[in-house]
Amino acid sequence: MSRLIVVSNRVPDLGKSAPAGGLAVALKAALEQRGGIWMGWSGKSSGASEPGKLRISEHGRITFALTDLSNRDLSEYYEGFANSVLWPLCHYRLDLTDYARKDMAGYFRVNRFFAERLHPLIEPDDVLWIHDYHLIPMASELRRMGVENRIGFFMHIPWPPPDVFFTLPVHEAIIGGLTAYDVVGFQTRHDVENFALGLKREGIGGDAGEGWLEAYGRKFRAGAFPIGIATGEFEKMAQRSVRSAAFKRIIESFEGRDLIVGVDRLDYSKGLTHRIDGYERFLVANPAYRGRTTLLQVTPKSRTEVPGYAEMQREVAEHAGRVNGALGTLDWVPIRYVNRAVGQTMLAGLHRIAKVGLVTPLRDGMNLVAKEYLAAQDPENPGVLVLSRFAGAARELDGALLVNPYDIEAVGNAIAQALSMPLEARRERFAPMLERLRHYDITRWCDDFLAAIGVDRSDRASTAL
Ligand code: GDG
Repeated sequence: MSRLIVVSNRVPDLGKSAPAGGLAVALKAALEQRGGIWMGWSGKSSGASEPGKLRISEHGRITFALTDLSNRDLSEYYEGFANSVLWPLCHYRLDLTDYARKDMAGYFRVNRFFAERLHPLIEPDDVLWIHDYHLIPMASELRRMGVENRIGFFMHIPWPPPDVFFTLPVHEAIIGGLTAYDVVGFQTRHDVENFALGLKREGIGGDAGEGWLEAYGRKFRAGAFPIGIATGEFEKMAQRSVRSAAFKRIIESFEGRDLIVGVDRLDYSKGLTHRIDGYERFLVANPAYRGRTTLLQVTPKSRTEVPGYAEMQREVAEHAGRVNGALGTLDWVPIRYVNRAVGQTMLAGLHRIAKVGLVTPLRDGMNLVAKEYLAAQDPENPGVLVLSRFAGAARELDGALLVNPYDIEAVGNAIAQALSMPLEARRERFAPMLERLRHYDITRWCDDFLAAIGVDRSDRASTAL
């Protein structure tokens, strides 16, 4: 019976700190069912000029294979090419890409290193599932070593249109890297189309019909696999959360004001300054709401080692401070900006009582917060999701108020519309979205992707016995 091998840049610590539900838990469940290996970077520096040895540990049927990386690897592969070139490029931010040939070389070197370390662990029937933009060349490196196993790849972030992608000096090596997989999964059809068009414009392949692409004379599958959340668990967590004493204390501090909630890692893709401007526009255009609403923006720091993120942190804080200074009063602060992580249960409760979920990224592969906000709602009296049309989630969540996040006035108007929406309209919009989230949850996503690589559900179920 074939095993599953998952490779991701970071391997979550599935101990105490692991969040309930979510991708890590779903992948762990898939690995436990089949038995397998989870390989990736440990999150630590080796402190030497070379990466560390592979550290193997067994947890039930899962073998964890972790490695430290050298400071040079981290600078070139992680902070450099992955997070200062591919991340901005895939989020259509050509102005922020910082391309250097040495970082590109480092990116391929680390991918080769991962492939070399993984190679001896692979058995003939194993199925491999590689995750995200850090590891695009893994399959081509493994193929060069003679690996013929089935290998799937899932891209968590958007795939840009050809004219954006081709600004990357080494774009052919990257797009070519994806053609070595058997299945390439994206979040939306739009990303699949961008990718297929890129192959065609580059003159190396294109659409071969019925979910198949071909490139360099080889056929492979490509499709949209919109990632979900652990919907049922999140629903229950939100219900539990609002009953807790800790939660009640926090709620009292809002003094009965309508809550609008935003939850995002600190990242330029999330459109935080535009969002704050949109909220300001709402308050200016609707003075009756002044003193009666609070925007709670929870924004944990992220990627502090990547240049530009510290500056962004200052910029967002200044934006929030400016609005609070201009519109706040002695007894009302319009924006509560929390620049650190908040516990998952508390977040679920905050989503549940928020009348509006404000999710307005400038570009996002999917955006799980949009789904979490909905799962947390009370179906009898749900809040309203204001969602960027440029989040992958907008393709599924058509009951949300879809906005162009660059259009500050439109965001302000959508907040006003959401806060004044009658109960019946809110319920009508909400019910089909909740049904969809329950059906296409994270387990279903995992099953669908594995089925596309040729691992069917019954196969996994029987292994579990
Ligand atoms: C990438 C893609 C795609 C955030 N703040 C806190 C906290 N969070 C949790 C949220 C959510 C997760 O982090 C963020 O997920 P997103 O999907 O919003 O965004 P990325 O991190 O950019 O993820 C994205 C995703 O991959 C999956 O494929 O959807 O498009 O960019 O779960 O709840 N959790 C806690 N405290 C916080 O303060 N506990």
